[in-house]
Amino acid sequence: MWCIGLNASTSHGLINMHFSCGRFQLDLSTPRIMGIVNVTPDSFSDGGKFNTTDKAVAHAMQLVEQGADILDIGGESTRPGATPVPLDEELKRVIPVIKALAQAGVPLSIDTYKPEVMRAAIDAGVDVVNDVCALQELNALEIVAVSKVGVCLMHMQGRPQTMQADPQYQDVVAEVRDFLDARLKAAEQAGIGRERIVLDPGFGFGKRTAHNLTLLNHLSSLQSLGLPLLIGLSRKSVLGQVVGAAAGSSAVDERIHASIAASVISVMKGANIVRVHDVKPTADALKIVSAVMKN
Ligand code: 8Y7
Repeated sequence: MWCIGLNASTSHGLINMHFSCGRFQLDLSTPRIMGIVNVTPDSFSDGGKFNTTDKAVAHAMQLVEQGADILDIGGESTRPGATPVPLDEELKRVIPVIKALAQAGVPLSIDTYKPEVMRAAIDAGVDVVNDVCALQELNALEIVAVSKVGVCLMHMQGRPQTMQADPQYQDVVAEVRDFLDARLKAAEQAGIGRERIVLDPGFGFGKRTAHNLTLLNHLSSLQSLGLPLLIGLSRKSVLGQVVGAAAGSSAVDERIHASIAASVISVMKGANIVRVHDVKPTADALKIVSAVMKN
């Protein structure tokens, strides 16, 4: 059944909840936007570090102007089959950007699964660790625990290199929920308070189109974990699959409209934070959602 919960008491069961992250207490009584800041060298430039840092910082500032509430800074792509970036190269990409954005006025998030990058980013002043591996790498739990940063624990089946080869589930919603519950317990046991944790079903990470659509339709059942939900569907291939190549909208930069629909559905199904590339149109769309759901 296709149903969007319009009832504020069920879809916004987390009213008055805050996300405690580093220097900030993010109020989640309205949906928040995490803007994506990819720090990857421009293949047309001379590869100079200054140019790469500068472009990422300028883009990030633009996202804040457009309404981003958090900036998610990443130096290594976790897209299926992407080439891994060596540790020192990842550090060279992200640390200068974090330092340059210290006064941006919004929480800064580091998108990494590497404990060494987490530690350096925390030292550089980041407020959130966004880990697609849910702090499963050795020492990751401890590094976050001894800091004040918030953390996003995400579900993934397999590893980025091979996760889309043959994803299998008996019950995708139950399995994702159980995994997140287990990682939440591990994080709490390591000394990370619940107020510092958000959960994410990890759209596209070891999931077929049908798995992603089922998860989105049943997002509300992840609310039973009692923590804020972060959703990343922006420009993902599941959207291209649905919209279809025949319609000419399968290319990544042609998935904006589908991405807006995905953010709107996510928030109406209970998401508190959406991680997106296209901040301005998402901000407008979510203002409509908030205005409707307040009534
Ligand atoms: C997600 C993510 C990516 C997501 C969270 C892409 C780093 C792939 N996707 N982090 N990262 N959730 N928390 O297409 O869905 O943006 S990378």
